[in-house]
Amino acid sequence: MKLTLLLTLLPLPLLAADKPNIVLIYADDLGYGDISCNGATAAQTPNIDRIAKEGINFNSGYATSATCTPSRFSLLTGKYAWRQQGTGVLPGDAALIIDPAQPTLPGMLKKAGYRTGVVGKWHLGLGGKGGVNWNEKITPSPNEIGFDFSHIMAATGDRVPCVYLEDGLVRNLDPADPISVSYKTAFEGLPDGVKDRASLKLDWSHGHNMAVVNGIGRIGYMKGGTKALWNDEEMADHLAGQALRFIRESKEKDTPFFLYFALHDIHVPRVPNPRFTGKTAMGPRGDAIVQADWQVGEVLRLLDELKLAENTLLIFSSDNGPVIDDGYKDEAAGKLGTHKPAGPWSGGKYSILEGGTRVPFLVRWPARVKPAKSSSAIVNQIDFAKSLATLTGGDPNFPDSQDILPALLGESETGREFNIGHAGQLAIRIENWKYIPAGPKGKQPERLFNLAKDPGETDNLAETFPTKITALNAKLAEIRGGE
Ligand code: NG6
Ligand code: CA
Repeated sequence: MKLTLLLTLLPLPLLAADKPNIVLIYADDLGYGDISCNGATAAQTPNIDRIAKEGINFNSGYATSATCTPSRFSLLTGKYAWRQQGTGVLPGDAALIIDPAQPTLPGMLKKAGYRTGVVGKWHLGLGGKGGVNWNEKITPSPNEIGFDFSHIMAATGDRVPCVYLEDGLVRNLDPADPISVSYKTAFEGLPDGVKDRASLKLDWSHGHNMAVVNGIGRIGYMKGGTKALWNDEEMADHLAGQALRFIRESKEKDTPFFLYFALHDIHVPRVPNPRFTGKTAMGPRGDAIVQADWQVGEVLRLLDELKLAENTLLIFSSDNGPVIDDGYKDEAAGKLGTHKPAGPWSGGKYSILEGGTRVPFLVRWPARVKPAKSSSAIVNQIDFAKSLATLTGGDPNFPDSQDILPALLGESETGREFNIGHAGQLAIRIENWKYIPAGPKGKQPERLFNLAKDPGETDNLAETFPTKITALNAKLAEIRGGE
């Protein structure tokens, strides 16, 4: 009798049967203003909007950094990427930058009883420091840092090798046609983006002129693996298919699951499937937004079909802010019209201004989260680790990560007290004050903005409020120093 009473008093999520599934859909380079629930009209994103309608839309939701690798590192480790050397944008042949011995979000969830899977863009390196042999099982891979299943591209769509890997093995690799990769030297006799520029299907505007794969210039050179090469136009279908496969298989195994579905869209090269061509008037960048939304719709549809939606905590976000021309001539600038990819914020990918890291951030969990809410709580992707540990009874040993579960579930308007921005340099926000120290290399004076009055960060108040700067700087120094 007493035991029953005790059990009913325990918070429900700690009972294994009640553990929600967790699906994190992570878009690439998608800006705050690129989705119609955040004001876009030139691209319609009904599936992403549905998450907002059935859940919470955060207007102060942040990626930790303004580029891919450090944001993903922080997301998966709960540790600021800038605490570790070598966590900038990685080449496709980099070694894994997450130490298999360090705590990770998937590893924590796995120990808490979840089946864990990653599908899509990885970009955190593979293998050890000695270099990767693409023709054997690569280790360490996502499978050594907490994922039971991985089906990934090594780096990005614009970097070689242009192949998918499942659980550390290149898929469809013909042993008679082994893969070699180099980020330094071209392979003799193969086309490259400079000498064969005229024949490219998609021309480059900067970089992206090394190997030519599927008529598109890439960063880095590769040879071999012809049967294993991905098809850019079918990438969204392929990745969605693998995400759905993981959900189905988890349902069959009757285990709670964590899926990290890292879309390639809307990163360059933007070559959406022809069925999305012309869905917007913005060219491939706009059409890739619609394709990203379609992939979200596939996940939502399957969760409904398998009757998993009610007890699945679904998070949708992006790894950094938007970029228009990121190295290919894909008409993104010319066809942008009045569309504002970063919404009300200034800057975008690579920028320390809000547009660099303030991204789409939506949470839905029908069993627990009230629908159609918007929240101004400050929330950061680095906090998923500790917050989800609290939710699932996992080990919360993630010092930089904060437990903001009540804010994430819409039960509180209080998220984190401060937010750290990262784009080469650091910035700090507390309430509506944002401070960007001078730099980099003295090129910019120190800047102080009041985001409530000046979301576009145009009015530098540094000289008017020196005491604010002292306080913000002290907090920033404390966080930098602490671990
Ligand atoms: C840059 C690439 C850009 C993109 C970015 C990484 C050039 C000229 N630019 O170096 O196209 O790949 O790295 O993007 O090559 S991220 O979203 O993965 O961080
Ligand atoms: Ca990115």
